[in-house]
Amino acid sequence: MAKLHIQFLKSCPGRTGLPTDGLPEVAFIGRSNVGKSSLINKLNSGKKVARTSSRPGCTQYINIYTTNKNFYIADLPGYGFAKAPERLRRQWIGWIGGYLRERQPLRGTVLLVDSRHPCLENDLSMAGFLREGGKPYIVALTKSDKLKRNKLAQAIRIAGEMGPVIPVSSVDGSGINELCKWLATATATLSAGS
Ligand SMILES: Nc1nc2c(ncn2[C@@H]2O[C@H](COP(=O)(O)OP(=O)(O)O)[C@@H](O)[C@H]2O)c(=O)[nH]1
Ligand SMILES: [Mg+2]
Repeated sequence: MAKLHIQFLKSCPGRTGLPTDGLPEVAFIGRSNVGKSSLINKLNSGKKVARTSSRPGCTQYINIYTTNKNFYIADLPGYGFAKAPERLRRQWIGWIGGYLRERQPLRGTVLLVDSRHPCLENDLSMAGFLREGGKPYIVALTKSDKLKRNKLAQAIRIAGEMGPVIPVSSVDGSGINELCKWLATATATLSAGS
């Protein structure tokens, strides 16, 4: 499976700026620092498109990327930043929760979870939220290169509680083809009623 050609389109400060042409969309979500930007870069066949930042929790925008497969990638702001004030956290939940529930073109979500911490509380709640939403989602278990084989197997088993799992690594490229296939399938599915 060929990689994607991904291009940055725009940063949206709210849901109003999101694309309106109805092309399918896939959301990427996870805790800050989980490896989301690195994964988007790894999925791309060209140069880096997503900025990898060392300042967790700073991106309060939905970054939209186009792909050559006629779907958008929506890079959602990371969650779980310990220092964020309660007000910001509630705002995040309202905004992103609303996006995940109501965004019409959304066909599926990639929930990124660090393979070294496979069942943290807010990842579990996010998985529960996605399950209730009823749209397809996949747990991408990131940084799989950091674990020995038996530890990774254990992490995959534990993360299985959250949903179907694909272990991925932006360093050695494992799981990238599988994730590309999942994205293709999710975005090819006709939406209800069409
Ligand atoms: N070993 C390893 N490190 C990774 C991997 N993915 C990301 N990282 C590192 O984890 C940190 C956070 O990555 P980033 O992509 O910026 O995370 P984001 O905040 O979720 O966008 C960076 O220092 C990356 O180099 C991976 O697959 N393997
Ligand atoms: Mg990032």
